[in-house]
Amino acid sequence: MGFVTYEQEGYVGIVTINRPKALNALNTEVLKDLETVLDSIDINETRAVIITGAGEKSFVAGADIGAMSKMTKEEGAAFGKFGNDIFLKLESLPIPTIAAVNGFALGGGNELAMSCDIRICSENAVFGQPEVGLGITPGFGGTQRLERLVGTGKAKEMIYSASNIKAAEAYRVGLVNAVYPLEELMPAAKKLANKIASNAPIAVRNCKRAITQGYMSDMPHAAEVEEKWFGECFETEDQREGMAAFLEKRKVEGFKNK
Ligand code: DAK
Repeated sequence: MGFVTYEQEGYVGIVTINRPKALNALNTEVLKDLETVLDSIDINETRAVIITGAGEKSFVAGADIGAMSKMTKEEGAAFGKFGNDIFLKLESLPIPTIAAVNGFALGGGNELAMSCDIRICSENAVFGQPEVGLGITPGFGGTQRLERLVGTGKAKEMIYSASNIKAAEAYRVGLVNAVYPLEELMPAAKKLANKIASNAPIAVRNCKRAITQGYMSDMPHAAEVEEKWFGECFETEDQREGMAAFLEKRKVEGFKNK
């Protein structure tokens, strides 16, 4: 893939948006490559995925402004749908995703990070939704996911004022879980991904399904969703082994994903 690379390190997949000359801005080609990579991930052999950007300056500096500048209304709507569909695919990928935000995460870049399950960032990271300064609205989920992560007031402030926030504030408002020096970001992302990968994969995936489907529903339905995915864990080899190991006071040697 030209604009998106994929590496597999054991059970961990690493997706890198690779268009550093344009600070990894998302045009149609980048989005197509991202979709192809997401579709090709072997979810039986991969237990966590890290998404990052090439270079030391930018995660993703947004959707490609040059490409968008002359779009018609129809083309703009189609571009928004194309991006939204891919970000929804990412959000509902059965395995956990970690955005390792290594610099600018603006517009579509912040929206890409927010489509991941967990965000960690480097000290030089900058987050924002600058769209209203360009005469458009956030179009890849920013008006929806930012509010869910940082609350209505902060999301509206950031979106209406097009004000960026730095890593420390992103941590303070809950947009990221942790901040690291740049050189420690990928090691920290891999450590977290491997910790996730060491747990029972079917249970981890069912947690993701329960959380993702639950927050899209009201509480009574969300409780039913939780019951369903809880029940689905039983009779798996990993559930039997995980509980047997506890009762026999020994460690699980490695979950089998069965
Ligand atoms: N698009 C295209 N090129 C970009 C880019 C972007 N978003 N961001 C940076 N680049 C390019 C620059 O044009 C420059 O290219 P050359 O001039 O070297 O050819 C190169 O990357 C390096 O950038 P700078 O020279 O500007 O680097 P600086 O360090 O000085 O500044 C910066 C870094 C991130 C502060 C600055 O580049 C910047 O402000 N970039 C734009 C950030 C931005 O506004 N991003 C949000 C884009 S809007 C929708 C669908 C999607 C969206 C909305 C609606 N629907 C259809 C409803 C999403 C919108 C967005 O994401």
